[in-house]
Order: sequence, then C-alpha cells, then structure tokens
Amino acid sequence: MTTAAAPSALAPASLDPMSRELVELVAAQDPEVACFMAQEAERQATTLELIASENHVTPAVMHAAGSWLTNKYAEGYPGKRYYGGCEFHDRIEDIARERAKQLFKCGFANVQPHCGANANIAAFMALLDPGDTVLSLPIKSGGHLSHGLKPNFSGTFYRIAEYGLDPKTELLDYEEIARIAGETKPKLIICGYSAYPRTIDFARFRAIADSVGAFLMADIAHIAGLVATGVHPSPFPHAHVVTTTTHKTLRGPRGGLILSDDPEIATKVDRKVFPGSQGGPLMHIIAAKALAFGEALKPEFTAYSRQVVANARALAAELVKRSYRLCSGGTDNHLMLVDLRTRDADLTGADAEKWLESAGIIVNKNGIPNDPRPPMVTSGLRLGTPALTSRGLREAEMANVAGWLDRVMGAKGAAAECAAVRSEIRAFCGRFPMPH
Ligand code: DSN
Repeated sequence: MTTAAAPSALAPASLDPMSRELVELVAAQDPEVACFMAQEAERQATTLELIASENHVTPAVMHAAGSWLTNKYAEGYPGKRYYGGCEFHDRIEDIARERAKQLFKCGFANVQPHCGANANIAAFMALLDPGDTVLSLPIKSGGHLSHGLKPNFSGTFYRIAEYGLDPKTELLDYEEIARIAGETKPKLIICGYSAYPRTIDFARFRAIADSVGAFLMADIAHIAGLVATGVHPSPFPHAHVVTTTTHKTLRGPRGGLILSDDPEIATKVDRKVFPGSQGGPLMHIIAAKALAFGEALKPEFTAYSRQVVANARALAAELVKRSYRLCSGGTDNHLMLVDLRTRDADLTGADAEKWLESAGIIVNKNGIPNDPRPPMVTSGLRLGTPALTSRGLREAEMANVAGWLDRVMGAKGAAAECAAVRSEIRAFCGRFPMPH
C-alpha cells in the first residue's frame, strides 16, 4: 500500500509535462487520490498492454478529455440546445460530427453516446419496438453483451435469436446464418464482435438481412480504426446503422458513436440518444473525440492501423511456433483468440491472466468457441496489438512478447520466473515510451 508523498515525488518521470503538472496539482489538494493516479500512470508505462479493446491515447486527446469542457450542460444538439452558453460547444460538436462522417464516409454521425453500450441502446430504440426479434452472435461465441445477453437491456426487452460459428472452422457460416434468419425472421441482424479475429463480409450480411426484410446493424467497436483507414472493409453502404466505441483501435477517448447513411434513421437515432436514453452530453469527451478523429484522418494513422494488423499477424505466428492453437487458425485484424490447451491441457485463462499480470503483461481471459470451462475461468486468452503498436513496437518485437508470454505460462506462473520477466519488461518498456 503506497502512502502519500510530496506532490513532486508522485509524478513518474515518464509522464509528459502536462500530466506531471496534473498529478502535482491533484496531489497538492488530495494526495490520497493522486498517489493512485500516479501509480496507474507508472503501471501503464512499465507494462505491456495486450487487452484488445484498450489503447494509449495521445496527450492532446487525454488533456482535452480532462478540460474545462466538463463544466457545461449542453442537452440537445448544435443550434438547438436547452441551455445558454453553448456557442463553442456547438462548434466543437459540429467538428466532431463532420470528422466522423469524413472518416467513415457516411452522411450522419451522432457523437454523444457515452459508450458503446449506450450507442447500442439508442440504435435498438431507433430501429425496434420492445419484443421485436434480434438475430446476433452470443457473447460466448465472441459477441457483445449489448447484442442480446439476458441480463442486459437487449436480452431483457427484445426477443433474441442466435447464430453461432462453424464448429470446425470457428468462422462465420453465412449459409447457416441465412438459414437461421429465414427461420427466426428477425427485425434486426447484428454483425460486428468483441472477439472475432477474422474479416466480416458486410455485403453478405446485408443480403441476408434483405432476404428477410431485416435491418442490419454493424457494431464495429473493435475494428473502427481499421475500418476508418481501409485496413478492414467498411460496413457502408451495407449496414443501416453502424455503432462503435471510440477508444479501441480508433484510439480516442472512452466513448460511443453512431453512424448512418439514411436520413430517416439518423433522425430517429438522434432522438433516441437525446432525449431517449441520455441527458447532457459529455462535452469534454466530445472535444477529445473531435481531436482523435482529426488524428485518425492523418496518413500516420493509416500507417499505424496497418502496423497494428502486421503486429497481430507476427504475434500470432510466434505463438503458433510455441504450440499455441489460435481459434480460426490466425487473425485478419488486431486480435487473436489463443486456445491455451494445446500448450498445456491444465492451463486456464484465469490462471494465465493472473500470472502474466505479475510479470507485467496485461491480458484478459476469454472463452474460446465451445469452451468447456465457465466464463470466469476459460480456456483462452484474447490478445490484441493496438496499444503495443501505439508505443512503437513492430513485428520484430512480437517475438519478445510471445517469448515472455510463453515463459510465464510454461513456468506455470512460478514467482521467480515472473519476477525475472517483470524486470526484463520494465527495462524493455523504457525503449518504447508512452505516446508523448
Ligand atoms: N469490454 C469490451 C471488450 O473488451 O471488448 C467490449 O465492450
């Protein structure tokens, strides 16, 4: 347990100057909170982040999210607010909307959803009535809880039909999805996932949706940055609605976004975001989204996205060399699902996650298709390369990463081996600073 220290001693040397100032400012008022903020900065800087849904934003995006824009209520939309004093907020939200449209080449953008799940709530409300049928991939096969999990709003208020993955190939089986759609007659089909390592054929999904008169929603939360840069095919013009988070491969602040090309649907989406499901928008986060979208429009971000995928392929190949089976045999995007059982039948995702964290490698346990183990144990890990790539790691370093992963798991988390790997990773991280 760390105790309070002098404000200047709390800010790790690796922080950018504004973040150091921030820690010192918070520490002067509240050392108890500041000390944990500082330790978290240190943790991020000295560990390898392989959680596929996380990333490291630039200092500009981070500080916009922590700015005075947090002080304002701006319920409504640009030009139609319920509060005075919104002149500059209108400008910022317009910039964010315009950049989102440019980035994803579509006609309408709502930048107000507080997160991806909120974006999905508004999209469901815009397209469906309670009790309507939704066809989606369940979370146990790589889907998301907001696509129909029973305790979630989606599973509570809508009838959920499911499609799965081909049990042999662990790929989407479009013929089978078409057959289930014909049987269940959904009003909405969802594609886009949290743990699917392969390319999604959006045109094929639209043809299935059309064959049963359903809407198609693509939740591109994971692959948004790849889509924006053409590294993964776009859901436009196929999907009626596209939802996403802004903080994964897109490398923006934590938040949601809804896109569409249909003016009627876009009007409904706007109403269902506000006043349908949210109150005041988080204007500091919308400013940070505007900045992140601006970054994503630059050629450097296309190079970054390509490198994310190249790194994922290299990491996948290094793991296969070390006897790990990858679900579906590999990856086309930023993530891979590792079946630990081929390395060691007793290895569980839960143990691996814990051991790796002690060695400075941050991952999440993840069920693999048809996993015999429960969700809090699992037989797999989901690994992603967006955050490592933001620190400048390239293909060559993926061999180091796979080597450390394997040493920790091969030693079954033995304390001495984890400590040795931890100190190697600490030194290695010094060569790959956080975005600054
Ligand atoms: N929790 C996110 C993920 O890790 O994929 C999805 O919301």
